[in-house]
Amino acid sequence: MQFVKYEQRGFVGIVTIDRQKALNALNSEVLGELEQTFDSISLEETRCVILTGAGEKSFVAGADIGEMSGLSKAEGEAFGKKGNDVFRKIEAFPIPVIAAINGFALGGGCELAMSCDIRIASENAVFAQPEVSLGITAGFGGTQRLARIIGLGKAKELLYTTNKMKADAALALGLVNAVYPLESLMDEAAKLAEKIARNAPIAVRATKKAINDGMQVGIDEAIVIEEKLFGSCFESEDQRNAMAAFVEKRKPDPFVNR
Ligand code: DAK
Repeated sequence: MQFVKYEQRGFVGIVTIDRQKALNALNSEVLGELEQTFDSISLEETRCVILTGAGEKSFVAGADIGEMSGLSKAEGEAFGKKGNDVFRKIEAFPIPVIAAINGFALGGGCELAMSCDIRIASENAVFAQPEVSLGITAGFGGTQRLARIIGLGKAKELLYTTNKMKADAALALGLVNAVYPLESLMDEAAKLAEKIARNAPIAVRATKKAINDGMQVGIDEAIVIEEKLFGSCFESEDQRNAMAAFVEKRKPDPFVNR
């Protein structure tokens, strides 16, 4: 692949968007490679994914403005669908995805981060949704996910004004979970991913699905979703072993994903 690199480190997969000459902006090729990369991740071998940008300046500086500049209405819609399909794939990916935001997260970059489960950022990260200053709406889920994460009022302010926000402000709003010096961002992301990967994979996957699916429906339906996913964890080797270990007052064996 030209623009998206993949590295497997134990149970953790690291996906890096590497198009540094355009600050990792998302053109059609990047979106296509991102989709292929996620499609090829083995769920047998991988329990958590980290998504980051190459270099020290930018996570993703948005959708590619050059590519978008001449699009027709139909092409614009098709481009939006391509991005939305990939972002939705990441959001619904069976295992957790951590965005390690190492600089600019603008427009489609902020939207990409929002499709991940957990966001952590470097101190130099900058967030914004600049789309209305370019004559378009946010098109990769920004009008939908930002309000769900930080609340309606602040999301509307950011989307209408295009104001830039530094990492500490993003932290205060809950857009990111933690902020670290740039040089330690990937180590912190790896620590978080490894901690998740040490837990029972079937249970982690069921938890992600329960939260994601439950957030889309009313509480009565959501509780039923949880019940079914809770039930689905029983009779697994990992559930049997972990509970037996507790009852027998011993340390559980490492989880085997069965
Ligand atoms: N697209 C294409 N190229 C970009 C880019 C982008 N988003 N961002 C940066 N680059 C390129 C620059 O053109 C420059 O290329 P060269 O001139 O060297 O060839 C190179 O990256 C380095 O950028 P700068 O020289 O500008 O670097 P600075 O440090 O001076 O400034 C900056 C960094 C991030 C502040 C600045 O580059 C900037 O403002 N970039 C644009 C950020 C932006 O507005 N991003 C949001 C894009 S809009 C939709 C689908 C999708 C979307 C919307 C609708 N539907 C179809 C409905 C999504 C929209 C967006 O994401």
